Amino acid sequence: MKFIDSIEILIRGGHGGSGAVSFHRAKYVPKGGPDGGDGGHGGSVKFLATNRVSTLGKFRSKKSYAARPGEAGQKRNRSGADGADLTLQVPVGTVITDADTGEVIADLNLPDSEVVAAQGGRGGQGNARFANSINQAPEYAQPGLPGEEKRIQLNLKLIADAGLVGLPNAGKSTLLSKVTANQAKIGAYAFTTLNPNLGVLENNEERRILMADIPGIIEGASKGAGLGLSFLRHIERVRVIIYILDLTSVDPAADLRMLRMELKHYNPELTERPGFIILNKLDEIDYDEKFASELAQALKEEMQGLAEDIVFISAKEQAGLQEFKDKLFACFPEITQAERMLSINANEISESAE
Ligand SMILES: Nc1nc2c(ncn2[C@@H]2O[C@H](COP(=O)(O)OP(=O)(O)O)[C@@H](O)[C@H]2O)c(=O)[nH]1
Ligand SMILES: [Mg+2]
Repeated sequence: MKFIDSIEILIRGGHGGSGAVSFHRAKYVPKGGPDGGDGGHGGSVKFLATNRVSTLGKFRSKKSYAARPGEAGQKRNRSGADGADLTLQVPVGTVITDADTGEVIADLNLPDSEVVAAQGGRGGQGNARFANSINQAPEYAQPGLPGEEKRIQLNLKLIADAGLVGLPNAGKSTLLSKVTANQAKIGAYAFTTLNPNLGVLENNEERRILMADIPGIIEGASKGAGLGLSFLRHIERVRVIIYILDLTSVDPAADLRMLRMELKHYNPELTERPGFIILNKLDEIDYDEKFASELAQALKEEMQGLAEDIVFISAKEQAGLQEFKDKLFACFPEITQAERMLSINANEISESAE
């Protein structure tokens, strides 16, 4: 299964019910007035952001969605029932765009935020509405109107371009602090001040990568140990997973296996995502080529060919960090989340200045 972060679907509001043509009939009332009720309105298609779903995967198998039509009006001035709305659940962070016009309908950043994306059609008026002094017995009623129909592009914003996954004490926080923009500069990135576990890496070609420190992955995290599940949810929304391993550990390859097992139990697709391996605390060991190449080999086997790169570093002594950055940037030939967010911020700033 592929990680889906962009998908197109068709949505349609329900058709409005038609108005009724009917005349009052009762004993002793030979010629009653018109009493055709109105048709019900068609249901609307809505999107609801929720943490209960984390990908757009379900929209891959079903591409077209319609809300219920309104019922027709009835005699004795009874209105038809409105059609039920159709609410489609999407992950928090989904941007909903009209695929034909490019207009952003909603940016659902908060849990439980909701938007009507396709209105249902109006119900038609029954003939009772058309009676007047000239025509006291209108023989016509309105048909219901069709619901709005739209091609919708759903985009799930990633929370970060790359996520750091490692056992407690592997050096995630240290690395994040050493490779991301310094505190003064971080102030310019509004999103990083909202979340202390995010940092922006910059290179001298003005590229930027948003990196997340994802703490709390321990054995059993996928079964809810610690705060495991709440952290695992974040990993679903990064493009590249950086595994950070501690070279002073008894068996770094076993640590990697355990980390990947937790990811796999949570969501098998995570272990198929591009990976990147960092071996940290180089300063603590006696490095030799044979040990390094054997370890690299063992780690590549754990990754089943999905590791783009393996880099030895010392976060503390700032060794190997340039190589790490260069190789990480090479994983992102396309525009990154950091770059996208920054251009959005720039637009917002220029709009509010007007
Ligand atoms: N010797 C050495 N210690 C490190 C290195 N990186 C981190 N540490 C230490 O390892 C401990 C855990 O680091 P931290 O960044 O908090 O790990 P985290 O739990 O993965 O966020 C701290 O005492 C760090 O100073 C390194 O490259 N070399
Ligand atoms: Mg930490």
